[in-house]
Amino acid sequence: MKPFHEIDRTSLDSTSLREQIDAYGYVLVRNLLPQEILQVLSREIISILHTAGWLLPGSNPSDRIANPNAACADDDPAYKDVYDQVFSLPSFHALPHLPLMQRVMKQLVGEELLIHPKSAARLIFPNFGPGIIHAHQDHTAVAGDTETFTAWLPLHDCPPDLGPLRILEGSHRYGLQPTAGRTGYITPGTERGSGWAGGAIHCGDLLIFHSLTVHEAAPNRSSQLRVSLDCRFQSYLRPVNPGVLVFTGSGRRSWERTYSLWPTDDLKYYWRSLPLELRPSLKELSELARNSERPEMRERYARMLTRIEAEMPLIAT
Ligand SMILES: O=C(O)CCC(=O)C(=O)O
Repeated sequence: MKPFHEIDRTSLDSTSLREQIDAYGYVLVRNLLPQEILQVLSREIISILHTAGWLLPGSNPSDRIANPNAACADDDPAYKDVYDQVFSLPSFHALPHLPLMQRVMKQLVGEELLIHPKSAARLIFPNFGPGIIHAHQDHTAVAGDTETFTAWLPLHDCPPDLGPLRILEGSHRYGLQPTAGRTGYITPGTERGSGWAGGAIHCGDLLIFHSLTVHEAAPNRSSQLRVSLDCRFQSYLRPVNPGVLVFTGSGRRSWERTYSLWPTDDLKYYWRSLPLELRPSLKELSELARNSERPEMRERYARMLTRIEAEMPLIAT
């Protein structure tokens, strides 16, 4: 595995960012984000994990030693419960809005920055196969415009045995690559690119990559939980998938619930006032809700349409 191409925060500007992304599909900016802010969020998340019994009894919570009996991943109800608590933290949503983060992402996409509201937290148990995210491209799920970028950041130092992200260099040049059925994953060995890059990613580093760049998580072989965020950004002058703005599942997640305990309104529904072009459009959504082949997709599109109409009155009129 090759080491990451790195760029120092002092030589960061729109030309260097663009050159690196164009050449390799990603850029790793070392030591960019303020430790104090990451630590505040990390402590809040660790407290949730501790209360949920995810940390080894008797261990120091700040060490994030996992309780193997609690191991779970995305699809487990226990994971969803904890995830919902993390997702409701105002500090979790504030992170991609940090002025420094916005400045860097504007250097890449222009001044008209849209911060996708549904950042993801990754709470990855060690030595637990179902928690490993395999090779994929974010565009498969995020859709909208391909000029969309993910910023991945761990909330603690992430040496190789803690399962940091790795990147298939140059893979953004091959368009959308075939996936194995509906898994969203690319069959191992069939990914197109010019070699995997990886290595330690430290607290404060920011790994930025293009929506077509193939990436995967290294297995977490440590004894600790890996806690990281992926945040997504694009220009709001380019088409946006409505699915990144509303909740598309039939479950209990909603913006109202997410915001229910927030002390201020500052970051609530900030995207509603932007002149967004949806792809699929409302008209296309309603056609998809009627004509998609699979019934579950028809239901999903119908839910998206209802929620966009209810939550984004400016777009719906
Ligand atoms: O952090 C992970 O394990 C996966 C993250 C990822 O796939 C992403 O940021 O798109």
